[in-house]
Amino acid sequence: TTSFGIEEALEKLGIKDLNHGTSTGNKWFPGGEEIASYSPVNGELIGKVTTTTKEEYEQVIVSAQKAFLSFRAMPAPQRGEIVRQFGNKLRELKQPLGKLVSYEMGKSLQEGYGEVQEMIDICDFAVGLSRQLNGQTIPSERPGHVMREQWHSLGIVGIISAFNFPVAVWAWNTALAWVCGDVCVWKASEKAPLCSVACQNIIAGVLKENNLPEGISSIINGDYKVGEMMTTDTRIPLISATGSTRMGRTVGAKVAERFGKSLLELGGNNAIIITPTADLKVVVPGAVFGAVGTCGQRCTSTRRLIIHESVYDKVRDAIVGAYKQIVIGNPLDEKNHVGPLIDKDSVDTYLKAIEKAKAEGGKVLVEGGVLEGEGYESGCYVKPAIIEAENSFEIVQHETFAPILYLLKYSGDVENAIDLQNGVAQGLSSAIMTNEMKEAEKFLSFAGSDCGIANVNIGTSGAEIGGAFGGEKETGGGRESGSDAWKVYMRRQTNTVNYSDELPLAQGIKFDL
Ligand code: UN1
Repeated sequence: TTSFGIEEALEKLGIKDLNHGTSTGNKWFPGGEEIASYSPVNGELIGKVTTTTKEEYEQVIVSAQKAFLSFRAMPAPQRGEIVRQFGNKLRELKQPLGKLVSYEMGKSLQEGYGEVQEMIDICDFAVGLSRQLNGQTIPSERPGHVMREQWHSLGIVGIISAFNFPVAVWAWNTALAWVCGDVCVWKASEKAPLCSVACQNIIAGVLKENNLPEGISSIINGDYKVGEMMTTDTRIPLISATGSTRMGRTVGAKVAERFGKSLLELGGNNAIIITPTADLKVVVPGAVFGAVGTCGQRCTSTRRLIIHESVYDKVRDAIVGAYKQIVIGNPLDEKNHVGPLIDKDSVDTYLKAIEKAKAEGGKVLVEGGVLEGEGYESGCYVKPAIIEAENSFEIVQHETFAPILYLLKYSGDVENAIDLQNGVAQGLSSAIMTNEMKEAEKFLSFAGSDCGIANVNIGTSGAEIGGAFGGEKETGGGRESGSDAWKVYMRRQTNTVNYSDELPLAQGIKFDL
């Protein structure tokens, strides 16, 4: 690992052999049990973090509540200035942080840097937003009255993130939440806890330089029990959770029970429709990157290709051909396209999914399997697989977080392809490849894709931060990142002010005393 500069990166990020996993900023707590973080790249121990105890959790929340009272009073553009400085620190540390992401999570180095770039981008977006948290004025039906809408800071935002985007998801939430005047408590995935320590070190430095109090940015670590402390805590008005549909079902229900707000970013089952006029030069890289990028571990990864029968053979052959070029290996080595899965459990799930697809009648076009031998010692490297399948197969209906691509055939009109695309429980990302304007517009219409993201002539993954990100149905309905996603981090207040000497009632009601 030395040759890829990992030791140096860890040092720059302040990661040690044993790290405290609980912090309110510059203050770190000793914690309880330890979580070891092993790299899927080579199976080596990277470091450990301590988990958050119940007592420590309590201190974190009390400190966050206290910080909120002063932070919300700071003018929003000044909070934007803090986020601007944070973005600049990320620019300085893009190399080491991207490397840690790649080493702890297993995505390619390019994608690790890309993830840090997404953090920088959302910071820039949030800085601009800090001067645009605008409400509206609304004409009142009553004489001498005005109505307006204000957006006020919400309070503590609890963030639960997944291993696959171990730093960017936190930043999409925090950059917006901070300019909105909220304070954040983050529980990262137990599979990538060192990324959370690194991020906390970076923001803690910025907060200290600006003499800001403890509690604006906190991290906690541990398993679902630590997450549950947050989901059941009425002091946290918003929980933003990214992960599996199973996790979201529990989190959403727990938060709803106490009338909290939740922002859920759950599973996807994303498809690309490939029509007769699709341009293969666009289709092949779009589909292949979508299916094998991040080793199939993005919630936007392409799981299904829905191909028109008239071009089916040609498209299939081109994609199968492209799979032969894929180089699998150490993701820190930039010549490799695909790194490992996150851990051996995930390898197991991948193998079972392939077996299941076969048992249901799927025809394997590109064989999967676990790689062995030199460079693959961690046991987490697998071959991206392609399987001809039917949309109705149980396994095709299911999101498997691994590089398995299902090819489905459609005939007739694009409506038939749209039915297949929508015929799953998830609703995150979707795409159509076509040069027919009518097909593209149908796909984007109310009767088209039912997903939160619908693209034309680009794939399903790799969304920019400027748009609202999220999806419908079992994806959970939340939107984060760009557009007006900031509104979920604030509370809306409607004001009516009477500047007349009378008190007319609305709806013309008379109430004479
Ligand atoms: C995720 O997989 O959790 O569109 C999010 C993309 C990225 C975000 C993925 N910008 O692929």
